[in-house]
Amino acid sequence: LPLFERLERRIVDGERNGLEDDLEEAMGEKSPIAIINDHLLAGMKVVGELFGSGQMQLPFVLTSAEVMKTAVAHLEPHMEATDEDGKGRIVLATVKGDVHDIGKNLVDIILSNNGYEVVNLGIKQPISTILEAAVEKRADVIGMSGLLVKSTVVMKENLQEINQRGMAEQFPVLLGGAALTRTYVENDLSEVYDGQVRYARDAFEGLRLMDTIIA
Ligand code: B1M
Repeated sequence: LPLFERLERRIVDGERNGLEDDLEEAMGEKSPIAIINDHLLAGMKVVGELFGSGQMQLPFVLTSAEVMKTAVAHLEPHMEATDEDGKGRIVLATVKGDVHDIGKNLVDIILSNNGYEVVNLGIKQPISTILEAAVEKRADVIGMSGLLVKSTVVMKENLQEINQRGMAEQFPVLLGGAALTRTYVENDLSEVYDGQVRYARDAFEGLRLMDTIIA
């Protein structure tokens, strides 16, 4: 297979052997971000489709996710970072009940490389922990990620909890993850929340939104 198809295939097949060599070769032709966006994420998309249609079993999805993470970790030190620093601080977490963290960690990388301080709390975080960290670290924004349909409900409950604690004006919220839609966030969730709540389709939209929220 040609190099870029091979990279996508590696994610689908969970094939790690020779991954680093292929990534090095790929960086001769494209930026690390383009490699992730154009090829590695395409592989994860196929994995999702195969899993969703019952053609791939969960352990193989996990292996694919691990290869994806290894690839991102290999590319990350080669990414361009701005000199800007201290643009603002975000507390970032995958919500309660949800283990998916590849997208959240990409958001962390993109924001960190572009002047934001990211406090990444990890996966399965209840809103109490997220809020504690946001207060303690004096976050400018709270970021929540979730990929399960039930996570969209958790996010709504979380927003209500922030309201109840009277902290909605203090904490604009950035949301992302495959199960969310723009209409759900911009119509339903902004109805619910007393502060600002924004939807990011991908990590780059997340960055643009951070720039507008903080400005
Ligand atoms: Co799971 N999983 N999974 N999974 N998994 C999905 C989400 C699913 C859609 C697959 C499918 O059925 N086709 C499905 C959800 C269905 C639903 O809810 N209706 C699903 C399921 C069912 C499950 C389990 C329940 C399976 C089971 O146990 N029977 C289980 C859940 C366990 C739990 O959470 N409690 C499970 C487990 C797993 C693995 C552990 C095997 C693995 C995760 C490994 C890991 O993350 N460390 C996994 C994977 C890999 C997937 C798919 C295949 C790929 C997800 C991914 O990493 N995509 C996924 C299929 C899919 O998403 N269509 C699937 C790449 C990633 C970069 O995209 O996270 O969307 P994403 O991030 C994007 C944007 O959304 C955005 O930026 C990123 C791109 O730049 N973004 C943000 C994300 N967060 C953001 C936050 C922001 C801003 C932007 O600001 C704060």
